[in-house]
Amino acid sequence: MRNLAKLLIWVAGISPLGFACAPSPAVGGGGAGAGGSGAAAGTLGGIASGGRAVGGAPAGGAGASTSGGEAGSPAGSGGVAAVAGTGNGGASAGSGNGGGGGASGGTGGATACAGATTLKDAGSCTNRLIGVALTNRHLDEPEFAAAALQFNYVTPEDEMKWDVTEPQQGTFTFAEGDAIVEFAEANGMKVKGHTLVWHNQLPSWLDALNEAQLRAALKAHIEGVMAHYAGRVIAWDVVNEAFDDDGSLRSSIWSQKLGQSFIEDAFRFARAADPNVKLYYNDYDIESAYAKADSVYEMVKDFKQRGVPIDGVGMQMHTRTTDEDPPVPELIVNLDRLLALGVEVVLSEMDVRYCADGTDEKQKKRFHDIVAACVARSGCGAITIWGITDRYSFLNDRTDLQCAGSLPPRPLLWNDDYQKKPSFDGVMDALLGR
Ligand code: 9MR
Repeated sequence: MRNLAKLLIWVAGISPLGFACAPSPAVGGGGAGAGGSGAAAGTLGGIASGGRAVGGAPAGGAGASTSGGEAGSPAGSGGVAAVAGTGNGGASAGSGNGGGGGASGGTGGATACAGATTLKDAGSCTNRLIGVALTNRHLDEPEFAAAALQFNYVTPEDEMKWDVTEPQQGTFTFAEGDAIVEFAEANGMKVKGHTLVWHNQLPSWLDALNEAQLRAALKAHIEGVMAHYAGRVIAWDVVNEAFDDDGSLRSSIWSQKLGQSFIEDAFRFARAADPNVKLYYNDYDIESAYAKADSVYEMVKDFKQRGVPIDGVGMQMHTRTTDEDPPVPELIVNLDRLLALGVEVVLSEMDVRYCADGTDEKQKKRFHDIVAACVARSGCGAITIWGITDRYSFLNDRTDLQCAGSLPPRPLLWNDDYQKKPSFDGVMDALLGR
C-alpha cells in the first residue's frame, strides 16, 4: 500500500519526499470520497467484525476515491499525498463510510509542509489542529512552555471546569482560565473550552438545588462562562462523559435530577449563548466496540435528526501500548460512522500508557497508527495530546487506570526530563504521512 502511494505521488510529478513543496494549489480537487459500499456507517453490530483491509486505495491526493472499503478497513494512504502539497481531497477514500468521507477535499497547498519540524506545522499539512492540554501549574517552567510551542491548539486541563469558574452560585472566577487563554494567544494557539457540564469537579452548592433550580443553574453557568470566553475560544466541550461503560446514562447529579434531557438542554443553551463556536460532546471508551460508543452514536444521530445543535464528538483516546483497546480497525469504524452523521470528530485527550509488554517502540507505533487513522480523514479535525511531559501526566495519580505490573504509565511525548521520546516521532510521522 505504501509503495503504491509512492508510485502515485511519483506519477503525479511530486517528490516522494514531498517536504520541499512550494505553496501549491490543491490538486486534490473535490475529493469525492465516494466511499462506495462501505457498510460501516450506522452498522452498530459491524464494529467487532471490522478490520479487513480491502479498498482503501491511496487516492488521497488525486481526489479519485475508489470504491471504498468494507467496514473497518484502514483508510488507505490518503494522507501521504496530502502531505505532498496536493490537498487532502479524498482522504477518506476506502474508509468504508458509505459516502460520508472526503467531502471537503482540496484543502489547499500545504505551505507548512516545507521542512515541517514541529507537530503544529506537520498538522497544518492536512489542515489539522494539533493540540495539547495545558495547566497553569507548570506554565512558568521554561521547558514546559517551550514544548507547548509544538502545538497550535490548547485545552485547559482543569482551569475552565465548574468548580474553578463558578465556585459560588453566580460568582464567576476566570483568572485561571484567562491565564491559559493569554498564553495561547501570545503564542498563536487556538483554544478549546473544557468543559461546561461534567459529573466531576463540581462545586458543592449544586447539591442543594431542586430540578428547576438545577436546570436554571446549568443555563446560567453555560451563559456566564461562554459569554466571558466568546471570541477567544473556537470550541467547547459542552458535555463530558455523560454515559457509563455499559452504554446507559451515567448516574450523576445531572441525570438524577434532570434525566437525559440535560445533555440536549446544555447544547441548546450553548448554541444560544454563542453561535460562533463549535460544540462538542466528549467522552472516553467511545473509540471501539463498547456499548458506550453505540450510545453516543445514537445520541448524535438523534440530535442531528431533531436539530439539536452539535458540531462534533471528542474521542478522548486515553489508550495503552497493547493493541487491544481500541483496535485501530474498530476505531476506524467508529470514526467513520460518526463522520457519516455530518459531525466533526476530534481526538481530544490522547495518551498511550505503558502496559506489561510496553516498550518505547510499541508506544510510538500506537501513537502513529491512531494519529494516522485521524489524518486519513478530513473530518477528523484536531488531535490533542493530554499533557506534555510524563512527569505531570494525570495518570501518575490514577493507579486505577494504570496497567498491571507497576510500570510507570509514561504516556506522553516527552519524558520526565523533557526529552522527546520515540512517541513524538510516531505522531510526527503520522502527521506527515510516513
Ligand atoms: O487531567 C485532569 C486532572 O488534572 C484532574 O485532576 C482530573 C480530575 O478528574 O481531570 C483530568 O482531566 C480529565 C478530563 O477533564 C476529562 N477526561 C478525563 C481526564 C483525565 O481524568
